[in-house]
Amino acid sequence: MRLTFLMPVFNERATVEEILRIVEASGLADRIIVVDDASTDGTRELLQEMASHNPRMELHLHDRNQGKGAALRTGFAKVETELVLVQDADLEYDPRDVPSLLLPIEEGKADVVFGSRFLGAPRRPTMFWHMVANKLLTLMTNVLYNTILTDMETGYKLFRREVIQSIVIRSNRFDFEPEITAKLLKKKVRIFEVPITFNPREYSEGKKIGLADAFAAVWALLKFRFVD
Ligand SMILES: Nc1nc2c(ncn2[C@@H]2O[C@H](COP(=O)(O)OP(=O)(O)O)[C@@H](O)[C@H]2O)c(=O)[nH]1
Ligand SMILES: [Mg+2]
Repeated sequence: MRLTFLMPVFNERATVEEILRIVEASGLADRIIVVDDASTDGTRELLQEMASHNPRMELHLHDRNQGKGAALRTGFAKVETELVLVQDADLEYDPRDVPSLLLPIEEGKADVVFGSRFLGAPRRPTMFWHMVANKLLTLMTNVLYNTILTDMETGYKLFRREVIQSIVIRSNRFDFEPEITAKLLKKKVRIFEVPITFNPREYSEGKKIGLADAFAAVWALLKFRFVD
């Protein structure tokens, strides 16, 4: 099955070249769609240079910063392969895990696969409160939507193209994760979770998600359960 890697990027000069090199070297990407969300640190120029001599890479440029969800919306609309995987531009998620993400779809058991950072794979132990927030948001998801996910907020999400293109996504920022999870669960789409390794970066290394995003996620989980 053909696979597109979709990479939302905002000010990631320190890592974007390396992660794109790793994705290329994996040999798993039939296409790489990169959406630059008005980076101002030289990332954009770097991406333009890389795209100019890589026919597999397609670059879309937002002219003002809109957030990860907005960048993903731009990207999902362009996907033509059967499968699409969100690949962040930092080095937190490792393309070596992609074959195990693909397996449940190849075996016909799932239409969406989440890579879970909490299912026992190797990881760098850091940022206690971040872990607590992730676990609380996942617990809230499980209570509201009657499921047993271990990692709702994971960035490593793999979709069959028809599934993601049939869902309207309104979130512009990091509330993409609760919105898509809520809508998949409400539609009873078949989700599988597989363990993935995780190498988290800290704020000093460019992490952008923060406490306000955790509250936005709580609101999104309630809104999509009871209102939307
Ligand atoms: N398009 C876009 N991507 C963003 C924005 N903020 C963060 N990202 C990207 O989203 C991914 C995850 O960001 P990060 O701060 O590491 O958050 P976390 O991994 O979810 O904790 C990275 O690839 C970022 O470059 C934004 O405003 N717009
Ligand atoms: Mg990250």
